[in-house]
Amino acid sequence: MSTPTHLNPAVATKRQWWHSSTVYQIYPRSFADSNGDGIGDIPGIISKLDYLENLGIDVIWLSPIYASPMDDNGYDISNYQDIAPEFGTLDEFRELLAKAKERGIGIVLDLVVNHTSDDHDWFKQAKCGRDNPFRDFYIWRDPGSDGGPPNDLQSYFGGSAWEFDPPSGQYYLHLFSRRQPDLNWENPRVRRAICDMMNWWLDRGIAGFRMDVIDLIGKQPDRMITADGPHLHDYIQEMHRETLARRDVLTVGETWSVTPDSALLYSGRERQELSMVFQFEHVTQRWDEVFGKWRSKPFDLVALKSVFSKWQQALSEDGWNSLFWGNHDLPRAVSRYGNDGEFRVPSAKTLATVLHMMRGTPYVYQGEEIGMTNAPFTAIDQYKDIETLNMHRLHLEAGLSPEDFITGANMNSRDNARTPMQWTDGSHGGFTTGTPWIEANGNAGHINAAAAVRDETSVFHHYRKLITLRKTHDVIVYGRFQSYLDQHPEIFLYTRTLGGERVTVIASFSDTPVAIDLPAEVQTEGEALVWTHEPVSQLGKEITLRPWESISLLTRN
Ligand code: TEU
Ligand code: CA
Repeated sequence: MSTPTHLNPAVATKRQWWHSSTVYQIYPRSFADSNGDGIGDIPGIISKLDYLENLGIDVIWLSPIYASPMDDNGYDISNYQDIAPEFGTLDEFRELLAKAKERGIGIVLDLVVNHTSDDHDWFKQAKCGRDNPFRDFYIWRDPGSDGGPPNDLQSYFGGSAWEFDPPSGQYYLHLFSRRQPDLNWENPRVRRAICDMMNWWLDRGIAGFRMDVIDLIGKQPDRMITADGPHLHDYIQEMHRETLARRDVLTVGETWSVTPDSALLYSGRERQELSMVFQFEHVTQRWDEVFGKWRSKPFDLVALKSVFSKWQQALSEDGWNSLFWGNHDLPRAVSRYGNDGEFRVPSAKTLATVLHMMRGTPYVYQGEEIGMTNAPFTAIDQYKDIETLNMHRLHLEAGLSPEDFITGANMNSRDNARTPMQWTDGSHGGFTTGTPWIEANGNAGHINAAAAVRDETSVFHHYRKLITLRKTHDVIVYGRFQSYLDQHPEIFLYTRTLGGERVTVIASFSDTPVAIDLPAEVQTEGEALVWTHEPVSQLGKEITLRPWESISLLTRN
């Protein structure tokens, strides 16, 4: 009889429930519409809990559901303690929380506290004048010496980050849209109000928070500092003390600026900050130095592997990784990193395998588990995202051709991830009985959840298997990561080792067969764990992988 894995003496890291959990991200607007108004909603999510339970996920990360004028689809919050009417009511949220809990699923909310909506009461007050008690909740500055903005800080959505407020003669800061004024974290009353709000939700039994652009809250705009301000970690530690301490929740910070060193500040076990952060190096690595994601570089597996290896090594003793290919801001994984045509199914499975077999907590973005693909939009008016529409205007003004812009948007626009979840082969993929707020992808006829659940060989069942394996195999959760064939442009090969157990993962990222010589260390015999084409339990000196084939096997010694 083997030792029960929860007693495995080789596990050095203190166990946390979220180490072996898989998180599923829901973008409510595009998930499931219950009432035919074309907008996904909370009752829609409730109706899909059985599907999620079947998939086996432990946690739902809900993109914002709060009251909002929806300038940025809810990332512009006008009331943190209320639900947007198009999504539902607080009672319906309570019902979702309870019904998810019955299925062993926790709900993580999106904490968007770098900024509010300009419709938030705090901002409406702040705009009343320089001596309003809420003025200092936001960041106001006098005009620069030329009468223009105080400095050249740019908004992530394009244009100046400063907006003039004629009545008071001052500018306010907005690192995102002008309808998303930045909160002033230097003000202790702001920090107090945010902590109170967080406790209000935590007391209702949520499982944690995903923290939107949390690396920006320590900004010092006068010194042109946005990310990683000098008091950033003080603020997060204070937040931890005031809200998270003594609660067993999952927290994940969205940190585009994070490095392996600063990841240890956020997620180190003695730091009292966050469970983990999202790092984006595998994403930005393919962005152009000048035009960013609107002109991307060709796929480079060697570079991609080196990013993953670096992060696996960096957080192997302390800290914790989050693992993801996509989210609501990023293109569809299979379109971006795989082959969404002929090899859609094996490439979606292989991407899942290489990600889920690494050390860290995996995140699945809605639709990824059925291999949904990018939106094939051809005209700018099919796009709805504020970032895409702003950038379209600015880039065309700067001389980019409309065709080139659409090519870039097809590849990288945030709307690729926001087309409706494809449930059936019916109209609009079964997302709504009405007209969806954004067009559904035309391929729901063959890419949909109903078909995937029926077919044991589908991408869905592959994800299901990976999610289960993480719960039953400590080596997948805690094993040491070692990569091989680092310079191979088409093969991703690594092992995970814990005590006497080792998992070997071999994956092809090629559209044609690839023959390789295996390093002596991985020539072994074992139990096939998960595979794209057929189980392999023996590895000799040579192996030929079919297009996008991957295998993984478990060896015990
Ligand atoms: O995203 C942060 C962010 O920096 C993104 O705007 C990013 O630059 C872009 O999407 C890259 O494609 C977070 C949220 O995830 C995003 O949806 C919000 O729009 C943004 O913050 C503002 O809250
Ligand atoms: Ca609806």
